[in-house]
Amino acid sequence: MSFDNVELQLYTFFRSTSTARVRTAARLKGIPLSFVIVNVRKNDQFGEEFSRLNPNRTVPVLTVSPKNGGSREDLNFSIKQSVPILEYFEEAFPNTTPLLPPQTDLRGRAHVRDLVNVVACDIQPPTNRRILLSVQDLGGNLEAWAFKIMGEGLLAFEKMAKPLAGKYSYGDHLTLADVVLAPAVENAVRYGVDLEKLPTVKRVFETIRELDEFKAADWRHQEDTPAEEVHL
Ligand SMILES: N[C@@H](CCC(=O)N[C@@H](CS)C(=O)NCC(=O)O)C(=O)O
Repeated sequence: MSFDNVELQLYTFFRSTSTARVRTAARLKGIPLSFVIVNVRKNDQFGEEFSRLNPNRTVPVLTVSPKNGGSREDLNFSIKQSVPILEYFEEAFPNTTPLLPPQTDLRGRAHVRDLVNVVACDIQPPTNRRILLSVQDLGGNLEAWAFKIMGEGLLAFEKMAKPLAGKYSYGDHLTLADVVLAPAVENAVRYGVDLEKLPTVKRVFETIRELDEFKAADWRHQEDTPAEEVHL
């Protein structure tokens, strides 16, 4: 498939780490997206229309539709989870920069997926906004909870990545592991996680955060980023 056949629309929020993964992969692969802003802080995700699109009421959502108003059903659907969106990009646009190691390196593919899932399954879900607010409602300390889960999760990433890391999380090629890592580190630093204790994560993060594609996709550079927050 090529981009000539489909329109891709991403429901996004500037501060969403899950959405930043998709924005970054799209930049690295040269996949054109248009954006629909869902203001998670204003609870737009719980609105009727968005809840119909994604019953899970989270961003990102990617809608795929045929260009020029065609009606092919296989080109008319939505994906409601960030990792399936990343995998869709790999499968639908095989001629773009790959973000998984090649089929000849099954060990590497499994390893990258392990790293992706440390972030996507073990760090992000228990620190999602609605969970943090529930922790607070139950009398817990939101900041301490986020600090603990992000710190422990990134320590696991560190230990797993270290033996096979190169310039990036896996060797010297950018992969989905880097794509999910960058926004997770940005967030962890906000909650006080000390990168000095995570030397591989720190080194890789300091390299990838300077790449144009990562910068363009980060929370500072989105159309819905409030100007007053950028210096924070
Ligand atoms: N597993 C989902 C997680 C999505 C998710 O939790 N998104 C957050 C923003 S990063 C969200 O929309 N939160 C809204 C809320 O907590 O109500 C994915 O990877 O897409």
